[in-house]
Amino acid sequence: MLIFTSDSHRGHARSSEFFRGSLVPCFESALRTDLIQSYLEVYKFGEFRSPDALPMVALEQIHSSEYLQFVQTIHSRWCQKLQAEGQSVAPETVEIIPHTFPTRHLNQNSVPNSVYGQVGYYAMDTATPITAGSYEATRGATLCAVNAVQALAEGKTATAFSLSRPPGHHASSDGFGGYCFFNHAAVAAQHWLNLLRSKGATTPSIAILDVDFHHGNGTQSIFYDRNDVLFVSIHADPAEAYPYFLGLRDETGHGEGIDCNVNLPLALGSGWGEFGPALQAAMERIASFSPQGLVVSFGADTHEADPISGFRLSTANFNRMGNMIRELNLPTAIVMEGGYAVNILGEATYEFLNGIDLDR
Ligand code: Q9C
Ligand code: ZN
Repeated sequence: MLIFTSDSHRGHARSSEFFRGSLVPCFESALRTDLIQSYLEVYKFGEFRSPDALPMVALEQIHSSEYLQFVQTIHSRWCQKLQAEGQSVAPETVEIIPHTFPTRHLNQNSVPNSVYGQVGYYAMDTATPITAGSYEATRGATLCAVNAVQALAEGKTATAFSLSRPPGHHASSDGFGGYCFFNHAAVAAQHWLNLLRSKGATTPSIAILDVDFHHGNGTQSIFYDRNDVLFVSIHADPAEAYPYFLGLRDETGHGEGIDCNVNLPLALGSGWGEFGPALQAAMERIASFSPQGLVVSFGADTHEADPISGFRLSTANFNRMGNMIRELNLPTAIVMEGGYAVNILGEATYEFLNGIDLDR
């Protein structure tokens, strides 16, 4: 297995987020990928690579140009605004948290000029602070996912892992939240379709399997009306868990994308007894779609030890999960999403990767 990592993630260094109404230390930290990398290195798992600077046309196909511009420039524009208001500002210490949102009965149809307004316009929550290095970090994570797909398409490996942060599956075409800015899994799937088309395929297709505890609302919304990407997600019932406002079973796609969106929500407290059959159903749906490749949005936050989630998977269950996906026998790009239990993160990820590895 080839594993792509980029050091740019270190610039995305936030101190605190709002969690259930209180300001708490960020769960999504650089420690997460450090712990996974050292665990994999100790067990000599996989071959680590730095990503090549591949063209990222797919990034511009997935996200709107105004949103890409926003993510790239917001931190410096926010700091300039504070300075203009007379505050002395050290940009490295400034963390942007939105505070006013265009909810029902407010104007959602135009982007405000104010930087404060813009942050609320593009945000979905108050858990996703932006720091000076957030843009470079999220871009580096997308580049790792694109490199994973490129290596698969070139036949260099059958399984590739993008060990990156921040995660991506809550990011929509023009929205950030849930610790996510760019949707790496979506860009990876789009890059794969582009490569297949450039080699002459007329109707290529890719499946995305999302096994993070939280529903991948961004990925769902990006592909909701398309039939070249099948999105299948197992997650906590949004009636009880973040992101609350998407991820129900009856969301099955729209227009050409009808029946290409499959949500398998599970109750809080679910363990392998519930997760295993849902994964089996997901495998059958993906197999019948017959895609040329598989992108897995992998979150380790389904583990029983996770501090912000509510499933009860054991470390051994992660190996079974990987093994079941491996049975599809599809070239597979694994993209890191959530997982916040730092004491088991390395081991659970290792067990999953060892289970899914087609190169072993
Ligand atoms: N009361 C990912 O795992 N905050 N994102 C939840 C619950 C946001 C998780 C607050 C959780 C986002 C990629
Ligand atoms: Zn998650």
